[in-house]
Amino acid sequence: MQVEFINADLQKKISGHLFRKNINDLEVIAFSEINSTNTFAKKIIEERHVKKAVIVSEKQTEGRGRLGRKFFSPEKTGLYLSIIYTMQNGITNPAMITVSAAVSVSRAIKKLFNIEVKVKWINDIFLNGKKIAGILTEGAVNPQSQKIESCVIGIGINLSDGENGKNKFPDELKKTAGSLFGTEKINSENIIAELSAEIFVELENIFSEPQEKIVSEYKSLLFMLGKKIKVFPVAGDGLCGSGDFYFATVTDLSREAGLVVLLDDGSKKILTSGEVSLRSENLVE
Ligand code: BT5
Repeated sequence: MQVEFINADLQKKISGHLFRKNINDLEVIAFSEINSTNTFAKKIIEERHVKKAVIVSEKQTEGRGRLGRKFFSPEKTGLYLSIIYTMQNGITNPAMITVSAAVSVSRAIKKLFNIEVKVKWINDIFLNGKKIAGILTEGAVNPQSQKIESCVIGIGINLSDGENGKNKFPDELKKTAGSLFGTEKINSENIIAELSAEIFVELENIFSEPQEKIVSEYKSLLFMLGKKIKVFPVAGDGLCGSGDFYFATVTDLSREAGLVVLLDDGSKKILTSGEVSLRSENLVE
């Protein structure tokens, strides 16, 4: 049976932050525990056609990453947030939603805590060489317009390393995962409320900004330019079938937020998010 524990206090705090920023045209739902805020968001879009919402949980029992991967979501040390957003004119490039979310997260963290994070294309946020956050964007395409109108933007942020500085990451994540505040003692509920409201505000602002500006800000956060990467193609990639992986050097970001890479044979290729799985450990040098 699915367990959902509403956290009314957290809900009130998030609504308060949003209200002070003049935002009250959305649903705010907060849980102490849920399976996955993205799964819940998709459910309420289907059942009640919700168009705009902020859904937060202090813990997830089945937090999801991309391509069926898991997102480790222990209680009170992280922010697990899903934003339901409905675009007025739709959006044809889903990568732009993820890119906009990454820029919003970095702006919110900089504004509230004066911490500058970096981005690993396309959906990972890094601090001091470790992944501190991930983004999972899921969209619903309107078959008539062929555009994504409603989307669920899932954002998971590791806030601290756990009680008494004891790193609670499981063994397989210890080398690659980090957190925003490390071993610092934090009031996670207040941070969760303030940060989720700020991310929503930044995201709503960013959706009205020109794509060029967003892509250029995203590019300034990328730490991969000039680096060699190991690329694992997934379905749809032209090089699929030519081996399990290939090496390439990142040279640029395209106008559509694709990763421009130079292959060892001298040819250029633009990687798009649906085609390529790029894992943290695959940054070669
Ligand atoms: C992501 O996928 O990083 C997207 C994560 C999105 C999580 C949010 S939380 C709210 C909303 N509800 C959900 O159910 N999901 C969203 P991906 O790029 O596929 O990365 C997954 C990989 O990151 C895993 O295979 C691990 O290697 C690593 N990982 C898992 N949990 C982590 C964590 N807490 N911190 C850092 N790395 C993690």
